[in-house]
Amino acid sequence: PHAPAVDRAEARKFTEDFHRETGAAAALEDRWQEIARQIDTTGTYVHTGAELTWGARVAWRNSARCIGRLYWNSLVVRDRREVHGTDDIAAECFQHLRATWRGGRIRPTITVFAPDAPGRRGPRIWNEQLIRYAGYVHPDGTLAGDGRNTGITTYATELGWHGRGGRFDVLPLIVDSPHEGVRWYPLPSDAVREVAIGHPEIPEVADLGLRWHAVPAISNMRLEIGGISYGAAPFNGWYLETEIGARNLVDADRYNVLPLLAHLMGLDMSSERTLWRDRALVELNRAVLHSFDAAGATITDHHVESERFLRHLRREEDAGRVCPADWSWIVPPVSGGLTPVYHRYYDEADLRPAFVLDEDGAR
Ligand code: HEM
Ligand code: NRG
Repeated sequence: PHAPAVDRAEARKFTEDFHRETGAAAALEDRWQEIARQIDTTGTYVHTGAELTWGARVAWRNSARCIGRLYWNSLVVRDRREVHGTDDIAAECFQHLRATWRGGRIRPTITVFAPDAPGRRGPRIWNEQLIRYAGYVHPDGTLAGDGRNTGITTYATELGWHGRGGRFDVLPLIVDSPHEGVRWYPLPSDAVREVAIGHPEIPEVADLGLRWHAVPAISNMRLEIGGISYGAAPFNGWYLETEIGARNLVDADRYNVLPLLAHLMGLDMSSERTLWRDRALVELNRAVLHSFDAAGATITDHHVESERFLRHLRREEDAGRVCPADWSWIVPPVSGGLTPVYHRYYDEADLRPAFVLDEDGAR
């Protein structure tokens, strides 16, 4: 499917916002003439490097589900709009992962590939994140690995990938370009930093063999800027410990480790009223923080990140802007009421530029 022509009103609105916020108001009408002419002749237009960078940063600023937005204005933007082949796209994704790592001092980064255009769609990445663990459903119905990723694991297998059937097998990157179609690429090991999970006081926790990848890099969201749609624009920051310690390793349909951990801690699991799940959950989150710290990999905790988010809200207010936020995503999944983000309401505006999730992107 080809993209429709760019919506002129969206393009105009973005161009006005860009020039106003970046202090370039005087240049607005000249630039608009150029954009309008490009839209008239080609159905689309080409962002300048400065527009792309600002657009990607503001898409982050507008992400209502993200608690980590304090540093939106320092997002590193890798402009790779000229890269079209699937081999090169995969190589750039791996380079992105190496570049963001910086020996553990992770730097929020986005790589932007070619946008959709009338007559030619841009590339897509079918993985939800650049790094994800396979999930296998065995014939007897039992699960190995990450239950969230069984669909993409089946798809990768259909494409010819052979998973080892383990709990933490890194899936190949699946790239789709208009010329070459769908191709898959194993991740080079130097692009995948992982942290083995151990506990500061309970040595047996290491025996559970748990690990997680250090960099969360979402790769299935579309970046929409000024009416232009970038279908492949993987981005990352760093983890909040609860993402791993309260969801990825804990959800019953994912790694479901709380019963194992509680058993190992010797907790009384005879009734829910003993709060054995809650006690194990806190220790697992401590283990995640401890392990990332020991590995020198950036990670935040929900107390610090909540404070930072409120600082971000105040800054946005001071700048005269609305900061949209979705309470149900912002409040951390452990000790919600202990964090200040719990005790208030938020604006829910749907602002552009934005990261959006495609229905058809789900595999
Ligand atoms: C969602 C934290 C950086 C865009 C989230 C969530 C957390 C989070 C905890 C909710 C995830 C969930 O519940 O599954 C952080 C932290 C960052 C960071 C600690 C450190 C710098 C970024 C960056 C971008 C971004 C760099 C984009 C440039 C988003 C978006 C969502 C999100 C679009 C919603 C994802 C969805 O709808 O599934 N973030 N984030 N975040 N974040 Fe951030
Ligand atoms: N919960 C997901 C990641 C979602 C985005 N979180 C971030 N994003 N921290 C998980 O893998 O657990 N980021 O760009 O840093």
